[in-house]
Amino acid sequence: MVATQERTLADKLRLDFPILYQEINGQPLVYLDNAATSQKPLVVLEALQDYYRRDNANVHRGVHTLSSRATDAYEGSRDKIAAFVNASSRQEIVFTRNATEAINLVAYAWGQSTLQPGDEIILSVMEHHSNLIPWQMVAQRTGAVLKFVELTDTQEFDLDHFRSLLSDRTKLVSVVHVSNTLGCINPVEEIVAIAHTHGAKVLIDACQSAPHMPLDVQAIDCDWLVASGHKMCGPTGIGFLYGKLDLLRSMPPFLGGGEMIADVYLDHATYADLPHKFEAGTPAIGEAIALGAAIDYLTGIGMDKIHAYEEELTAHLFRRLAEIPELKIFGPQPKANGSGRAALASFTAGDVHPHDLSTILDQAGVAIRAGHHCTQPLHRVIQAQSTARASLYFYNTTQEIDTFVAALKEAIAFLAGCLGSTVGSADSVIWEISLSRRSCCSVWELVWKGDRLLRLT
Ligand code: C6P
Repeated sequence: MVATQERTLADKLRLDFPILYQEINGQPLVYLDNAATSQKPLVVLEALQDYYRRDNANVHRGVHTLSSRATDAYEGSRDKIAAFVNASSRQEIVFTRNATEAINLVAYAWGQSTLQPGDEIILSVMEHHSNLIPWQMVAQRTGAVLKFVELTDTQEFDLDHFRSLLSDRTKLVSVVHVSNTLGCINPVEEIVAIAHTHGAKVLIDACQSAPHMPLDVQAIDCDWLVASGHKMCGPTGIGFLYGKLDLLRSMPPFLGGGEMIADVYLDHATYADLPHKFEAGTPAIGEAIALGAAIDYLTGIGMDKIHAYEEELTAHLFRRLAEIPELKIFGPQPKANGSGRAALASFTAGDVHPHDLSTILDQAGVAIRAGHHCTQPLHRVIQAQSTARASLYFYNTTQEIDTFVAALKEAIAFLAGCLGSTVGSADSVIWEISLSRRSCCSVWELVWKGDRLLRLT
């Protein structure tokens, strides 16, 4: 038999992720919550530990050996990120705590100093709260106006509607590359080209694309791009902002303090050159270094290989989910080969509450996310209070998808049986849920009415 790409990629790489080799509730862990955060390979765990065991010192401050080792590794990590996104200069990469902080940096440093009353900011209805709230706050402070691109019939970014929103008042377009809920892959190169013809700047939220596909900021031609390290095999507490050099130079600092200064007097100061102007205070040194190790790891595998393998997983996931008629899956359908959307599926199953699904799947060792995934306005648009979401990464296998789908079928049958049908006494149902499924969080939302068990919402 010819080995498939899945065998050679996921099977080989899974050994790098010790966390995956454990049992949850007596079942092997199937981790399908990668859009929330990815697992970390040994090389990343070791890089973090090595830094604290061997090199721990503050950066840019000391001339002693430990400090220069820490500084070299920290700045080396910046070089790796610059190469990873194909920035034209290492000065274009600013370390932040996460993507959320990177967007806030742009909103405060650029937005607040640039936007005037009546200026327009275009976002889309599918934005994560992190790419919405900072702009709401800036709009409230400056008098700028927010406009929103709607969805097409296939629940993708509506380019025609986008075109219709642009005017000479548009100063900023800030959109997500890959939706964490719909899984659609937005045409960012086209979006940027169109926005630039109107003189607008463009920020790309690459949280859900940077871990999964090759990124080239020069090809996209975006003005800023943000990502979080913890979704791409790196630790929490570290992310980055890419910005075009001249633009970053023109922006005032975000936070003030040590590290970001050139000369300080009692009544004023001059600021450090890029990127340090935007890195006030002692940074997350170990985390930045470990993110560098994650980038080495991903680059070593090849982002094109990761993307291709995830397309295979997507095709398998959607084929298997199609066996469950109760499911409503949001976002576009993948093509037959799995291309055209990200390796995640957000769905509802009739009246079954996503939290119940997630709780019961956890009993089968399967980790998925349930809720609004920080896209509440989008959930209103798609008319779902919350969704369940399975999100994959390159260390997942088709066998894990099969385990998930089997557990999902069982969970739906079980919960649909509880809800709105004659199932004996309320006590026995609740007793059965709590006995067989440990603590079902939403048991308390269930209420017995006559011979039917209903949900209290
Ligand atoms: N989405 C999810 O489960 P931070 O918290 O800064 O690392 O990432 C914020 C963020 C921004 N944009 C997109 C598209 C995202 O998906 C996220 C994080 C997680 O979907 C947590 S809500």
